[in-house]
Amino acid sequence: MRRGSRMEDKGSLLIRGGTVVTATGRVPADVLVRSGRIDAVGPDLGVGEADVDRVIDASGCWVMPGGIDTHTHLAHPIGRLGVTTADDFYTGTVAGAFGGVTTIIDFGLQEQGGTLTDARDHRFGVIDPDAIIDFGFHLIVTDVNDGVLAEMGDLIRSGFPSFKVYMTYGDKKIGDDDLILLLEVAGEHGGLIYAHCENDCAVTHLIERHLAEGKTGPAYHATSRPPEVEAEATNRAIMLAELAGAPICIAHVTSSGAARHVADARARGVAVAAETCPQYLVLDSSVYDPGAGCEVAKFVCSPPMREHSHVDALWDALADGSIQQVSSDHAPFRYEGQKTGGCDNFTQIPNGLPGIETRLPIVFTEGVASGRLTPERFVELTATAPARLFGLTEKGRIEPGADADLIVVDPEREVEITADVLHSDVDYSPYEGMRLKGFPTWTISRGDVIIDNGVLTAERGRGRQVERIPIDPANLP
Ligand code: DUC
Ligand code: ZN
Ligand code: ZN
Repeated sequence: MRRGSRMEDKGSLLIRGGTVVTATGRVPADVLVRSGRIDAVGPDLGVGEADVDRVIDASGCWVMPGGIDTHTHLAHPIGRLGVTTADDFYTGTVAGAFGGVTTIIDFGLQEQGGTLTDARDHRFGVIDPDAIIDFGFHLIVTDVNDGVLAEMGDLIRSGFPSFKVYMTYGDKKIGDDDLILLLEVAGEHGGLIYAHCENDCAVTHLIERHLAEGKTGPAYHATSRPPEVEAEATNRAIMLAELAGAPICIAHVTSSGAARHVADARARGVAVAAETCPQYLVLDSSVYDPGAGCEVAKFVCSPPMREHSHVDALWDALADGSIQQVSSDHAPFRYEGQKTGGCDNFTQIPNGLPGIETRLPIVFTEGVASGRLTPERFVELTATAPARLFGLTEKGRIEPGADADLIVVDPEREVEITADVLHSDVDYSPYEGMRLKGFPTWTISRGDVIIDNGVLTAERGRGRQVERIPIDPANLP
C-alpha cells in the first residue's frame, strides 16, 4: 500500500501577503512550501519570485489548514437498507476539494463473517485509484468475534486506530456485550471507538408504532427517532467506555441531551470526544413539514434534525469546547430514484445528506462571520482537532515540516448555493438558496494546487493514504 506523504521533488510555492490563521492565532505572514511540505512561515521570508516555481497572491485572504473531514460515506452502502451513496471517491473528493477539504477519513465495512483486515484491503482498492485528496478510513465492526478482537491490535499499530460501531441499523448493529469487548481491546492497544448512538430497541418500537398508526410519510422519520433515543445511547456508550477505561468518540451529536452527557463525562475526566455536523447547526425540525410531501425525504438522516433549542445548544457546545469537531457525515443520495423510493414509507428512504463541500463554508458563515466562533476556533474544529483525535500527525497545522495542505479563502466572497454550483453527484442541496462565505479560491494538497482560482487541476488518484498513529486518551482534543 502506498501510504503517507513522502519528500519528493514537487517544486516550490510561495503564498504571499495573506493572514495565516491557525488554531492558536492569526498573523500576517507568507508561507513557503517546498517538496510538498511547509518549509517556513513568517512575515518576511526573504524569498523572491525568482526563488520559487510559483507565487500565489493571497492579499486580503486567510491562509488556513485544509479541512479534515473524518466522517464521509463515499461509494458506501448505508444503514439498514444498504443503498450505496451517490458519490464515488472521485466525485466525492472533488467536491471536498472545492469545499476546502484536503483529507477525508471514510469507512471500510466488515462483512458478516469477514475479517477487518479483508475490509481494509478491499476498501483501499476502492479508494486509492480515485481519490484526489488524502484519505484514511475507519473500520466499521459489524460482527464481533475472537478473530476480530485478535486482529485489532495489529491494525491499530499499522495505521488503523479507529473503529466505527453502530448501536442501531439492522445487521450492522452491535449490542452492548460486543461494545464492551471492543472498548476493552481498543483501550488496551491505543484504539478509538467511534460510535453512532441511538437506542435500537426504542427506534424499532417507534418505527413499528408509526407504521401501525398509518404514519408512513417522510416527515415521520423524525418522530420515530426523538432526542431521548440519542441521549440514552450516548450516555450508555460513554458509561461503557468509562467502565472499560477506553477513549470514545461520539459521532454526530444533534441534541442538547447528548451534548450534556458528553460535557458531564469530560468534566469528570472521561476520555470522550464528540462531533456535530453542519446540518444540525443550520437546519431544524421545521424541515420535516408533512405539508411538504416527499420533498421532506431530502432531509432524512439519522439522527434527524431537532427543534431549534438544540441548534443553539450545539453552537454553545462548539464555542465552550464540549464538542471538539465538526465533520460532514457526507452521505449523498439522489432525490430522484434514491430518496423518492420512500415517499410512501419513510423506512425506505436511504438516510443521509450531502455535505462534504459545504461543511467549511457553513461553519465559516454561521460560525465565524456571524460572530459565534473565532477564526482560530473554526480552524480547530475543522482541521486541527480532527487531526489530533484520529492520529493524523502530518496534517491540520501550518508549521515547518507539516504537509502543505492549505486553503486560501477570501473571507468576503459569497456564493449562493444551488445543486449546480456544487460538485457532488446529487440532484439537490439541503442548503439551496443559502449564501455562504468561506469557499477557498485555492486548495493546496501536499504542495499541489488542486483547486486553482476555482478550477480543478488535480489528477484522479493523486490522493494518498495518510499516516495515522495510535490514540493517546490523554491527548484527545
Ligand atoms: N446517518 C445518516 O443519516 N447517514 C449516514 C449514516 C448515518 O449514521
Ligand atoms: Zn451515524
Ligand atoms: Zn455517518
